[in-house]
Amino acid sequence: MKKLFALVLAFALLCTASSALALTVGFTQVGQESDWRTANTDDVCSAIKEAGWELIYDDAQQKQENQVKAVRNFITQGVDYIVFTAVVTTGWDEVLQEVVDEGIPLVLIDRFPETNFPDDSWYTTYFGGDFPEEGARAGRWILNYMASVGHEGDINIVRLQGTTGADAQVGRTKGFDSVVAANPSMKIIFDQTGNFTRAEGQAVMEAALKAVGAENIDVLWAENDDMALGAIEAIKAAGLVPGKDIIIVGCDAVKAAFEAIVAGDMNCTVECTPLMGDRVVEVITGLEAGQTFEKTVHPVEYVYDTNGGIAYDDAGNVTLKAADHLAERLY
Ligand code: GYE
Repeated sequence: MKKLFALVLAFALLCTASSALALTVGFTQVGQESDWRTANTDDVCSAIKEAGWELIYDDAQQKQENQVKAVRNFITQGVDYIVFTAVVTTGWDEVLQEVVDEGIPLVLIDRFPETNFPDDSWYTTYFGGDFPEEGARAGRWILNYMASVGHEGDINIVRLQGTTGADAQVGRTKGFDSVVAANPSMKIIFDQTGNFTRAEGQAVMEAALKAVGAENIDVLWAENDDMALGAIEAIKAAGLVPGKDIIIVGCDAVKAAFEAIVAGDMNCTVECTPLMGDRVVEVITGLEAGQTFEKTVHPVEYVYDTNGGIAYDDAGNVTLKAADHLAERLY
């Protein structure tokens, strides 16, 4: 009898434990534009699955209306959590209000949506890069590097921006502009979006070389590595040596950028980590246990270049050497 009771108890406990874990998580991803995005998708999706939860994944293919549809589908399907990154910052109030009305907790990652809610109770927590700081780091690296090689006079910069209106584009542009504003020798002589893709990075760089003349460009600052890598192709095709004739600075710190730095084609990449899966699982697990989280958490990130040792912030931090970190970079 005792044995039977113990067995029933064990079974009941098992059921409660597994039902507490039987969660359904909807994840609306913005698209597949870059190496960063692929790594982010893989990392978040596999973490959710490894936690034993059901994942409903949607790729919005860069379209806000697709993301809105995906969120509404998640609501209809009665998901327990929604993991959300906003393709562009504005235009989310209506659909996010619907999520709030359903009482579905929103876990925000990567690109933050701007909303008009009266307070911040509409989302649980946000985890993503400090985009203005990333842009500012690129600006400071350029200043310090150009000084270290004895460059005199103006620093003429071509900028390739990310997808217009995306948090990562808005923030990186703002942060970089703040460094330019404080340093009149920095001149942005060509400034256009390349939509965070290699193909557009290449095409827009071709246009820039024609428009301003290759000999007038000192630095390319691309708001992600994919655009920098595309631009490198355009620079080579124009008969120039990327990394020497034009200094190349990207953002994300993906493996392909480390390889380009090691090959001498690229000079610097500002890190923005796509690895957010562990944080998503930590947050959902914690919320299930009644925990609350800080509203905003930024991952710790570095700046990588050819030799290391170039200053990139006001706290006296210096760059790391890309070659030392190539082997450990998985994406
Ligand atoms: O830098 C870029 C991607 O939102 C931080 O989006 C992300 C950016 C990333 O396409 O490569």
